[in-house]
Amino acid sequence: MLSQKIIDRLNQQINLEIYSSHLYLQMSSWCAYKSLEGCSSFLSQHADEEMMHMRRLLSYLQETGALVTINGMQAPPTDFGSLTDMFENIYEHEQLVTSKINDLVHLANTEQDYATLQFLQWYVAEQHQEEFLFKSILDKIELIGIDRQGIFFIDREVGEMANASNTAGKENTTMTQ
Ligand code: OFO
Repeated sequence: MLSQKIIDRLNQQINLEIYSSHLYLQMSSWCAYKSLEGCSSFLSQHADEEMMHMRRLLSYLQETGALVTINGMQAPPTDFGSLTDMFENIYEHEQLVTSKINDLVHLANTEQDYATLQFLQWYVAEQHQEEFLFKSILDKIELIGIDRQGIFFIDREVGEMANASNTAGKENTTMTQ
């Protein structure tokens, strides 16, 4: 059985994951509007991944008999300035998510809630990957630049990341059939 404090914090995390999904879906639409199809498809896929993060938390809470509470959601911004600004925005957002996960880990540890502590290890590893992914996109942007043809190459590179993870996903599905 979970403490009320842990239930409240896990519920906050559920709502943050939903917000992350909305944010990336809005960014995906902004990229489509700017004819950046590669970035649009990558972010649309990432929005789905955030909902998967949310669902893992939701299942965990439900398994413990706690009530999941979905809040009214703040609308994400609709304009992101430039592609560089948008990916910087994402990197900062992921750092915020990491700090929330770390707070949760600290709380579970303090309360000697070892089941939750174990459950959260997946999120600790996932946040490491997410920060690495977005930092590597920012590094590419810095290297190539987004002037003239640069934006075309960045969009293509990021689009290929979406294709690669689509193919990996299909292979995993085939292997589990
Ligand atoms: Fe992007 O990791 Fe969940 O929020």
